Amino acid sequence: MEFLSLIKFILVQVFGLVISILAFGFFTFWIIRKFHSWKIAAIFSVILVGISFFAFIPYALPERLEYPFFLRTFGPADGPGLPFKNILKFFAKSGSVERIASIVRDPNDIPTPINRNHPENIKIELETKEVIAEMAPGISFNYWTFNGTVPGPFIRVREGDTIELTLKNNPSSINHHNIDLHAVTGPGGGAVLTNVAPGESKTMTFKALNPGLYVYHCAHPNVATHDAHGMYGLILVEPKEGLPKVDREFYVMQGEFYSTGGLGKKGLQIFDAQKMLDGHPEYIVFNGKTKGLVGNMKANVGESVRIFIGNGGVNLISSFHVIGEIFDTVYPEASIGGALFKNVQTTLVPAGGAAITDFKLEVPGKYILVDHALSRLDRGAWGVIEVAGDKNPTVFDGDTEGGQHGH
Ligand SMILES: [Cu+2]
Repeated sequence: MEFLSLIKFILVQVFGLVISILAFGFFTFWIIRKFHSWKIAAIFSVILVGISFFAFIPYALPERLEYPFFLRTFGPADGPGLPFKNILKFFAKSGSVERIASIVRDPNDIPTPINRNHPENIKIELETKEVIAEMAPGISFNYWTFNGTVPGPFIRVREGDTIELTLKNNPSSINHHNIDLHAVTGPGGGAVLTNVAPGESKTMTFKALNPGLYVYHCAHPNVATHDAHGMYGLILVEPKEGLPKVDREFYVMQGEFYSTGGLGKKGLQIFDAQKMLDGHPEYIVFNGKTKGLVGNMKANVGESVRIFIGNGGVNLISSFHVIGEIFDTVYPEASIGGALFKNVQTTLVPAGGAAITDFKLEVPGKYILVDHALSRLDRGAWGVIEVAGDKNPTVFDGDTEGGQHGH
């Protein structure tokens, strides 16, 4: 439909304008011819027609050919549509775009806690990569990623560390990318230092001044468009004294995906910038896809667990909740060093923000992670922690035959 609208636009604006300018030229010729020779009439008409073309034709052409056509932007940079040439490039090479078996970042894939009492110089390498992977069986997306998964790798440093970060853009990429880490103090969070064309690599250095759990994301224009393709992750800046020890840590990130095809529509989905502007995602998921956190979060009765929960957005705020559990401690908005919240049912995770939730497991069974704006479950926003161990009837008892987990 958008392509038809482009044809219509060009016919009406350009062709229409050409006809009216020519008509204006003939009319001028006809008027002048009445009083002067045909030569003078022709010269004047041609000059007027030329000036009109020069002045008005640029207004008749689309400013920048992008898909979907004619989205307006009042933002500081490129609009949310994708450059049309990039779309053509993608479809021309879509057969050779790397297909990833699972886009999911393993929630257990977290570096171990930092065990030193002094700052260090740390080298980190990340690679931006555009791939195709499944959102759900038979439904695939063109994901843009850090290191081929959503979210990107969990980065763990210590307060006071100096980090030398190298960002490579895989040569197979179509788009430019960069990285803005909310843990960075400095303009753009690093984005201006790390703009990389396909095949390019750049290095920046920053000092982790403030402890906390921070989102990082691509901030190449249009930023929302890049984030809505999956370009985000978390960086933990541990406080000098470390975080209290827990038995298990999990890495979870919520994110939204906007496709032209509605919820459940099969096939390779096309990004829908209008839905993103309207804030109507088709899929809202943890760790990149529907059922991304099923079968990979396991713990035992008696253990304490910590969930590093982030929100890549781009539009929604997550009301993060674990059904059947109470967060004993929440680091609200992932603030470290401030006041902790105790005994919390649901915690807010802002778009481009995070939280840390600690809780102890007393009762075996399945615990479902949700965004408690519960209609989002049907768009994919849920996962499961499976807790093994002995029953604990003093805490939880009754007949569970035929029972359902959940609310
Ligand atoms: Cu990007």
